[in-house]
Amino acid sequence: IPLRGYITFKDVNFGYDEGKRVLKNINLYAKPGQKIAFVGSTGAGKTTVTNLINRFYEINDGTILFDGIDIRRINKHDLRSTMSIVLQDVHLFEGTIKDNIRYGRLDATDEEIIEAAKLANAHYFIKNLPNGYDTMLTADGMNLSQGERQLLSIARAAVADPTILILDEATSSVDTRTEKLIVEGMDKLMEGRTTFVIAHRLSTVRDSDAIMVLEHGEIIERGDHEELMNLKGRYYELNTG
Ligand code: M5T
Ligand code: MG
Repeated sequence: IPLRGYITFKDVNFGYDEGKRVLKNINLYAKPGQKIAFVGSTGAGKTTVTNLINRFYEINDGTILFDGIDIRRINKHDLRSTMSIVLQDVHLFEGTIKDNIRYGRLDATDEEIIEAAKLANAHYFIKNLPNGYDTMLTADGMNLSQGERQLLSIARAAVADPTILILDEATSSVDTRTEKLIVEGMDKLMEGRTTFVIAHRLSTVRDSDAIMVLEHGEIIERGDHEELMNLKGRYYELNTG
């Protein structure tokens, strides 16, 4: 049965260690194709929410549903094969650019890899490298710029064609041109997928279907950009400095 991408959190409480609750009573609902954003101070619990969706950690209080099924009943491998995570720091390995993208789905053909790179806006820079897609990366891709590494991570996610997409946006600055390519690539990647985005650039958040403001593990505000601006609360404060 193809997974559609409904995600529900019901009264989720979670802590990494006994006694310290990191997430408190989280309730949320995401429909296929929706973009849900999390904003809030460092340590608020944004990454933790996404750690629970892909079962890097298990909850024992509350329920998380994927298409109505308790995720604890879904095989971890099956669950993760429907999700891609674009992280702040992508892990690249020593090998060709092609192989680094293929890591998103090991049976991808060369044509699919190029198609994914085009969607991710990574094709332009790859094509201009002396050996193109066969260019060797050093360990962790240190012979690429930070922005290029991010474009590769978007291509890697695109080749996986996930139902659920998790974007933990980079804080580090890249030049404006690359920034534009990254934002555009991510927008194309998000299309038609349930996306959870942890954004540090508030501009990425603006067009979300729902924005969750997390503070100390609690959702203190939720709504779309306009609603939250009108509320003149924490989100408004974040936007107006
Ligand atoms: C929330 C603690 C962390 C903080 C709280 C990932 C992780 C977090 N924590 C652990 O104890 N172990 C872990 O593996 O949980 O942390 P977060 O969810 O990472 O917060 P964030 O994503 O909102 O913060 P940031 O800095 O990425 O914006 O007390 O110590
Ligand atoms: Mg984080």
